Amino acid sequence: MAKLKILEFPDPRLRTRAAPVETVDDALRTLIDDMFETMYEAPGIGLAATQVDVHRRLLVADVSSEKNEPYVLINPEILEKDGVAVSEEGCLSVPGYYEEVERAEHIRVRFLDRDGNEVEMEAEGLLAVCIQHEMDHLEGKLFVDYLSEAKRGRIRKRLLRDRRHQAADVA
Ligand code: GNR
Ligand code: NI
Repeated sequence: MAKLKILEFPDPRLRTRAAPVETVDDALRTLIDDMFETMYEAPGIGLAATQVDVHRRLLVADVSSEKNEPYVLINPEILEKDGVAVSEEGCLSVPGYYEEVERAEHIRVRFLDRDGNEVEMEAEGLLAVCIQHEMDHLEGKLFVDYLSEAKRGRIRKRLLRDRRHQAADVA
């Protein structure tokens, strides 16, 4: 197992649209295991392959408090969306910022699981929010894109400044 490096906003690689996964094989399952390790250690409730600079349509999630309900979604497609829910979102690629985002309350999604079997699943609550957030990553989209340009600009500026200071080892 290996912990992977997570790209951070405004890295342009986060804007890549991911291509479909062609084959679900052992190499992909190794990547999936590494993504879970990276997500659990962060810690986070979801991780899209885009965030670890792999531009394939793959995401992992676990919104349980016990961290024992892992989901793997390969080539996910939303079949149905219902209702509207606003919740506070954060992102491992936008560390330290939390803002309200509007999402569908209830979704029906189709995907391949880690064995390559087609699955259909319904989700609501935090899992539905998380899946929509991760599927946005696969389109090169971030939660800050739902905020005003002014707010996004401030977040971008602060993240760049913090990183410059970290690099220079300035407090
Ligand atoms: O860890 C995460 N928490 C979270 C909280 C509310 C809505 C979405 C998320 S996903 C995020 C991890 C992440 O950045 N996934 O892409
Ligand atoms: Ni994210």
